[in-house]
Amino acid sequence: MAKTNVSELQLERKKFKPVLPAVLKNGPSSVTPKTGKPTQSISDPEIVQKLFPNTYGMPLVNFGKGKNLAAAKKAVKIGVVLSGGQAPGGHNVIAGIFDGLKKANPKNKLIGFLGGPSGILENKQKEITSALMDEYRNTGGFDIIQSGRTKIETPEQFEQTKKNMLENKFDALVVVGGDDSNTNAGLLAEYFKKENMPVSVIGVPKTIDGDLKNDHIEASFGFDTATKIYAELTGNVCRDVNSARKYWHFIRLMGRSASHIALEVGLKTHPNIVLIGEEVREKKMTLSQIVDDIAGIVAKRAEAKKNFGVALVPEGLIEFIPEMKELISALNDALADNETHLNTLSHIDEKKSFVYSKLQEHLAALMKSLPGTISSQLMLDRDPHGNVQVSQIETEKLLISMVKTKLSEMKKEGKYTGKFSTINHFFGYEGRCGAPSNFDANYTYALGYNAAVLALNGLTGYLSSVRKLTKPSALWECGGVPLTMMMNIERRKGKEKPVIQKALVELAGKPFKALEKNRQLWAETESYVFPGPIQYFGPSTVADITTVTLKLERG
Ligand code: FBP
Repeated sequence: MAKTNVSELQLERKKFKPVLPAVLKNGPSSVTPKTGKPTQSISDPEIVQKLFPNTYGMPLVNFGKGKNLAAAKKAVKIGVVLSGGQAPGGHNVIAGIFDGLKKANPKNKLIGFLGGPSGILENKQKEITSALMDEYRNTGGFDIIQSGRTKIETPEQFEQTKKNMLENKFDALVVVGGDDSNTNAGLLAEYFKKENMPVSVIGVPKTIDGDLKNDHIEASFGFDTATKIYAELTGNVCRDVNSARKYWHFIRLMGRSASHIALEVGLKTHPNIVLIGEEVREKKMTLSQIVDDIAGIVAKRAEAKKNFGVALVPEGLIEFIPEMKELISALNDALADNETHLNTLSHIDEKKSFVYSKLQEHLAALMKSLPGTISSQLMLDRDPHGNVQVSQIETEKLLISMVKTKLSEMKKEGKYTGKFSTINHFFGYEGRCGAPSNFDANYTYALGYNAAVLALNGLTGYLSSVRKLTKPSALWECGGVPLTMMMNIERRKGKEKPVIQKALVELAGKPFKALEKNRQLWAETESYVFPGPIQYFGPSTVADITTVTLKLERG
């Protein structure tokens, strides 16, 4: 990278040295794995066990200090792939793996697969050298080797992966990904074992969505930085609103399914409305009930001459509204079952008419009642894992238009006299490649280093686990969680599949309770908080703080 292409902040940031957990500090040959009892999958144990006969039931692994010369004995070659959406800190995961490997044995090699899992299939590789690595330390993005969403799923793709791994003499593969990519890592680990291949597969928990977590994975990386960026932007909008006092801003926030991002940003900024998908599901709320609630708050504020406010809408909301979930799930099946025919139709209206004929009457009626742009967005291609692409569905605009209609009805009935001028936003891609916060820079480096130690010990089918995250990083605990332990059976692309269970917002959990306690006050007043930009330097109380969610859940 030529110096002219580097900002002053990047230059300073290069000097940041992540602090490793004490247990990893002296390198892989001073770390010993300790194993516990056999584990079970989170649900559907018989089915998961049948599908993973070679990797099911493995114990949890905890790392302790102790001589482990085996971890450094022979030189190894490890591949790394970045899979799925970008998340701040990916480069530091690679730096952690790289430094862990080189510390164990300078002859160890780290190879990056280019462009996500397709790089494994197409054998597109790049060696991570010391000089290359140094250019990317503590930077955002995944551009060192790029990412992609290809799913390795057909027997031919598994065969191709085996061939490329064996021909290129890989000893291990590290998959940096979310729940779907790590499900794929679990399937690969099982397949490699079944084929008697001497290749381990280790996962690293990545996703800004924050929904890859459980008792042993306290947070996925990138959530901290991304939510700090969204909270800065949201806080700025709150201040603008409070200054101009003339608009309602509807902000849709990323998070394909779970509402952790909206909840975290809400807790950081105190906007007037924070919708939580999981609550909508629990209360079985219809779209019109959600609209009535929002209109009620708008009207109440209007009575106090406050024709302004800020509402947060999680992008996954749409799938939590029971009627919409039913529609999306029926659509998923209809699109998967009729893919070939649909591909012969060129116009979206033709496709829609065909799909209406495949849906039950009430679902077709619901779809027809939605604005045309929204029903078209619901028809967009699913991702390779079968998920509807919620980042392309403009739920905030749907809500604005429905709230407008509701308010004009209320006006006719004399129940509303205000003015509803709106502005819509979507904060998503803006946060995924930000320079990692101090927390994420340390966490990702530890996750990568820890993944290298798991691989060097010949372990396979494990997710890198770094815990006690509310303590300083030197005190973090390290080890591995069996991927099969996090699995359950879900319907994907019209079929029952084993997948890592997503962690949704728990309505009994402390973060949601904190919102519940305060939201009436936030709805009626201007209790806005302005978190400002991420601080990389300065007092630890500002630069090293992590998320409100983590603090409430683990603090
Ligand atoms: P991952 O789960 O792969 O980390 O991706 C999450 C996410 O950022 C979602 O928040 C968003 O809905 C989606 O990716 C967008 O996907 P794409 O980058 O393919 O548009």
